[in-house]
Amino acid sequence: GPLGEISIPLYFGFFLLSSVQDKIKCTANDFLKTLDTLEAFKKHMIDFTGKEESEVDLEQYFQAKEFLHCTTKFCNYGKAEGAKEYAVKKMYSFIFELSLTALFVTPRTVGAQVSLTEEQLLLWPADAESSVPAGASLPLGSRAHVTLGCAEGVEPVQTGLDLLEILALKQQDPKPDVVEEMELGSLTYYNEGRWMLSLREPIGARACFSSYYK
Ligand code: 2AM
Repeated sequence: GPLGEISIPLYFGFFLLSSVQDKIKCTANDFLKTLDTLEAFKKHMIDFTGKEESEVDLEQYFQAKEFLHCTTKFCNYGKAEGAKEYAVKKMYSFIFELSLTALFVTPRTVGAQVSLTEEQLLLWPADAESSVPAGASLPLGSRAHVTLGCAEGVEPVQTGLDLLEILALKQQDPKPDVVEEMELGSLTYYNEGRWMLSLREPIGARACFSSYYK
């Protein structure tokens, strides 16, 4: 009915509890600060600046996000494909423990990879990975992430695409050279400014499954 149509949100997702958000933002900022000082990163700084011998302050480079969350279904108020069919009633406002297993940085976005449990995957749309790069086939839930920041002019939708790209490269070369062992985990470089820090200890992040309207 008409009421059903107008009640479809911009998107559904797992919204990190505010205490958790503060913790993750700190971790991410520490990571960006450290990354900025690494010789290996400086060597590839041009990926971010576009010119030789200039510096980048990664914390300034990315605009931090409010309401950290892991989008499950982008509905665009019912205009996105499959928005109306996305059935969610059962777990609405339930609290879940998300597992953040990696941090990644590209010249466009910074985000955290989320490894969903079987139960959480029930909320994951079947077509979320339909835009994987050619030649790759990634399991359901591969795109799950929390956007931590975007460079100027970059839309948040880019974070998931950047993650899929990195995972596709990882699939082609499962044992790429680790650039640096950091306190939090192993840092790998995937060319063209793509960095991934696989966390030694996943970060547990409690999150409320809900929806967002502007
Ligand atoms: P994000 O999940 O990477 O952060 C509102 O724009 C939210 O919906 C953001 O969180 C954004 O990206 C996500 N989003 C926007 N467009 C999208 C799309 N086409 N597919 C999936 N998620 C999208």
